[in-house]
Amino acid sequence: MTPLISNPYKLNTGNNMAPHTTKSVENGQVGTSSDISDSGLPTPLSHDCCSSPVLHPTLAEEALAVGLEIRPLLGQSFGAEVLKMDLVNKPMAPIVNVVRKALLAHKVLVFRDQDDLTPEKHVEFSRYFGTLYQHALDEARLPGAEDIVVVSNEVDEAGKKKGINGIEESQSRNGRRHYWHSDLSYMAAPPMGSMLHIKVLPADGSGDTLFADMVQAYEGLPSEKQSELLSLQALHLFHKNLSKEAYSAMDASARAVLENLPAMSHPVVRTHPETGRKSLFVSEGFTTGIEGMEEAEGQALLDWLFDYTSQEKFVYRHKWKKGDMVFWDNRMLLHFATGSELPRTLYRTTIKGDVVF
Ligand SMILES: O=C(O)CCC(=O)C(=O)O
Ligand SMILES: [Fe+2]
Repeated sequence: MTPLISNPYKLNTGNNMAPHTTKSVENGQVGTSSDISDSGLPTPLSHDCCSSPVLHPTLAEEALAVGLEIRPLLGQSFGAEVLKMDLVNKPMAPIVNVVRKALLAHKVLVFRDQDDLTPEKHVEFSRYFGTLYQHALDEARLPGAEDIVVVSNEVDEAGKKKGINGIEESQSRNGRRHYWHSDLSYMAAPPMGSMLHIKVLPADGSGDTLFADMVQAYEGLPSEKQSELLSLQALHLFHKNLSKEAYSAMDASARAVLENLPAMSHPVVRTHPETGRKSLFVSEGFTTGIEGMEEAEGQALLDWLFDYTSQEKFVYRHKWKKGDMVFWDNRMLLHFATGSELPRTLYRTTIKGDVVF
């Protein structure tokens, strides 16, 4: 069988079509972004947990200077709309730095009205922010644009699945298809961000994607709890939620994909390489245990963290509109697909980040 999970990836190390600003550092060393610090980091937003974000005046001006309008999402503690963007026709180089700063300030950016965005332009824009991870499974990749992951519940005329849509219920450890996660957190250098473009919007308006702010979650903890978590490492496993039966039933090549992705250890509290802010970095999607803790004790702590981090006060629910392209920071947010019974298709790029520290 084929594991239909949005998971096994390889890095596309092909030539980038555009420069990227993050210095991705290999061999276990931590990288920083030169570009942002040269031009000054956006001042961290000073807001209490869950108040509305404000747009830093300098960033607003910089956006206007490159013809963009950035509008914090109303009534939300994070997230912003980016208006007047044209990802097909606007020259990208001048706007990339503004978009990067806006991402750091707002965590998730919603580019409206990108109906004409082609897979090629989607990939081109993504590459300004880093190299891209490619899906290891042929059926997850868009033919002709291999850097795109097709997130879809649709089938073609021949009955073949058009893409991947979470984990198959029949293969899932507990029958659930979707879980809170940070994309590819089981990699040594997980993605800094992902860009998701809606192609087929469910007719009934279902299929929201939820985002939860792990910076606010960490900052909202009492200092004793923060100190306790700061010393811990957690294990992340690609096939955590695949049932044992489904794992055993896999053919050798599919199992080899999973075996190439052993459990990865990351700090429970990570530091953002560009803002320096701390956030929680565990998820029900991929985190299997706490290093050095008995299984039951580690699980109890994780269960507590999964409940704590998914509280509504940390969550922004994105209701997709036709033409939306959403760019989020995987280093600060978890996300969750609510799914749909109706046809729904999105294209995603997944941008490599730094080794977690
Ligand atoms: O389908 C969705 O809403 C989100 C899917 C997802 O987790 C992803 O594309 O990374
Ligand atoms: Fe995801």
